Amino acid sequence: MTAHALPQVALESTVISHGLPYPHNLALARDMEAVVRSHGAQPRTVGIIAGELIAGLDDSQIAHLATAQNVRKVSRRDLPIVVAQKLDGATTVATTMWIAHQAGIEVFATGGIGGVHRGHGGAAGNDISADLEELAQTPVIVVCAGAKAILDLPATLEYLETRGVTVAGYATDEFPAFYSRSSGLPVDVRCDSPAEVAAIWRAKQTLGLPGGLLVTVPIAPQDEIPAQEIEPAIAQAVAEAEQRGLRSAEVTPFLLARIAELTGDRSLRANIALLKNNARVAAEIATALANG
Ligand code: PSU
Ligand code: MN
Repeated sequence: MTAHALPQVALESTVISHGLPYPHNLALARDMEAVVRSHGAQPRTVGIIAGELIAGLDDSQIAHLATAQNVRKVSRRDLPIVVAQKLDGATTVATTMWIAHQAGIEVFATGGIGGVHRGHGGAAGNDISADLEELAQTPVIVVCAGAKAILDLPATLEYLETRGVTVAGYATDEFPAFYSRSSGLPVDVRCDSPAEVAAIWRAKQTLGLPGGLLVTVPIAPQDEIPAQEIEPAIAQAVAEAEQRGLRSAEVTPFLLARIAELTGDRSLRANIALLKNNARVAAEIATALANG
């Protein structure tokens, strides 16, 4: 019997500390773990406590990240700082991938990946999420609902192509736009089952290609917010972030919170629904890999 008797699924913690408000964040973190377990896999929520990188936070550690005020959002560049200074930290997609890989975990469920921000190269500066570079170099399957329409989705897909990241659509031909099922942008391949995802992953390993695989799952029809309904809130939030001169790591949390306010929490409900859905799909993919 190995240490990993069950298929393993990593979960991130920035969505807990910075992505959702309390108490929804704590409930969601526990619910995602429960969904993974109920689909026969072992959840491993990733985070940093007093400078220690942990792949498998316990419930009190998760509660701490959900409630403490001084938790740092940790991207790759921040890892040496939080370790040296023994700080608490929440991991983004980039750092969750890296820590999951060190721990031997191949599958990771999140909500949306970071990407190329709107206005890139213009007034908003050069904001490209470290998540994209991590996907290019760290071998983990990232299950998400696409990227939020707060981002420049065509530019995000172009960047992934440049860096050699395969983008699969899970039962869809289109790249999902987080709150909305469709973006009008094509994925590289459609997969209709966990086994199809597993086959692509194995082919990538056999070829010796570095980096991850992005599996994009559309939000369920009953949970989605149509693009034309969410777009005014996104446009307003993006404009306010620019007016405030927000930069770097503070941009994404501000946009998420502002859109939730502007939509009267409809975006919050959609976000929670898609996160749980992604946890289910990730558990099924991890199971297919373990059975292969
Ligand atoms: N997208 C969401 N919710 C989130 C995030 C992204 O819908 O909570 C978080 C993830 O942890 C992601 C990070 O890795 O934001 C990206 O931040 P940045 O754009 O600063 O790289
Ligand atoms: Mn950024």
